[in-house]
Amino acid sequence: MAVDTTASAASLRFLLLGDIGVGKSSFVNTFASCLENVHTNSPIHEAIPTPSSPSSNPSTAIHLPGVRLSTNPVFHQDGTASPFDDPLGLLPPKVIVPARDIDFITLPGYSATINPSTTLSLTDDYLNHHLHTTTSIFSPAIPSSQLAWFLIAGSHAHSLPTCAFYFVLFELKPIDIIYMKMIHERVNLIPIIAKADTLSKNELWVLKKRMLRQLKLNQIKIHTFGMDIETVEQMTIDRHWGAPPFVVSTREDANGQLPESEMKRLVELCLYERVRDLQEDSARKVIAWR
Ligand SMILES: Nc1nc2c(ncn2[C@@H]2O[C@H](COP(=O)(O)OP(=O)(O)OP(=O)(O)O)[C@@H](O)[C@H]2O)c(=O)[nH]1
Ligand SMILES: [Mg+2]
Repeated sequence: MAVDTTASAASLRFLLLGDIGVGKSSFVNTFASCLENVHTNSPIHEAIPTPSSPSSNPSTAIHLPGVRLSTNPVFHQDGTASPFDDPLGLLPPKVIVPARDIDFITLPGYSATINPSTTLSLTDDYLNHHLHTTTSIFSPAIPSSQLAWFLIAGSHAHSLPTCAFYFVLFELKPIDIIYMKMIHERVNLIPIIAKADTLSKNELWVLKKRMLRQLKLNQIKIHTFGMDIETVEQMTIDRHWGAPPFVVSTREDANGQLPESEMKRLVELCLYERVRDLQEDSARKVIAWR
């Protein structure tokens, strides 16, 4: 089904990057199952023009598959409000999370073609397309502070990706380093350790620690939801869940739980607690890029 993927009333756009078969589609399903307020879950596709073609010619556009989760607003459920404030119960309930469209757009896995650089250049074009489209609305002379304000306060009016979930299976490969290095200054990069149920708890902590070291060594900046990188490193040393790279499993155990998975925490951070951090980090990237 073709759904308009231009920015809607309140929207978040998550990119799914990495290799083929790492669990991207399963991730979206599990992400959706962590939410109680989804009212539709529909396939979508996003078309962006190939860099050499005008956007008016759809035959030369690149089509990317995706999923849109449309959610209902979440209301304040705290029953502590004084009955004297609203004795007849006439005040509308307070919305704490607005209704949203949450789009997941999948870029092809880099092993999908004989030459992985085809995938990398597609992602490169995708990011540049959104940065160009967003910045072209403004005069080049607009002060950075005003641009940042628009990008954050008016985040529904543009279609910049909120962040990119980058899936890694077992180990960061040289191609992952190249891929991440290519994108980290243009999109909020959130590394995901996929299929966590296939590793022991100890192996997961070793991998988390090693991955952070490799990212640092290669000067790859990840989005940390407002934490400084030293805090993230310390959390990993202390074996405290809740910081990137996020360990994710989409396989439930016999009790219907996600074993050794930071999925629920990731959903809380991305949708409720730290949306503003994602938007601010995005705005910083646009300003640095233009
Ligand atoms: N053990 C385990 N298997 C998983 C997990 N997530 C996905 N899989 C399996 O991995 C395979 C690929 O999963 P998908 O979700 O289709 O992966 P994908 O990245 O969307 O694959 P492509 O779209 O083909 O690139 C399927 O057989 C899934 O059942 C997981 O958390 N643990
Ligand atoms: Mg898939």
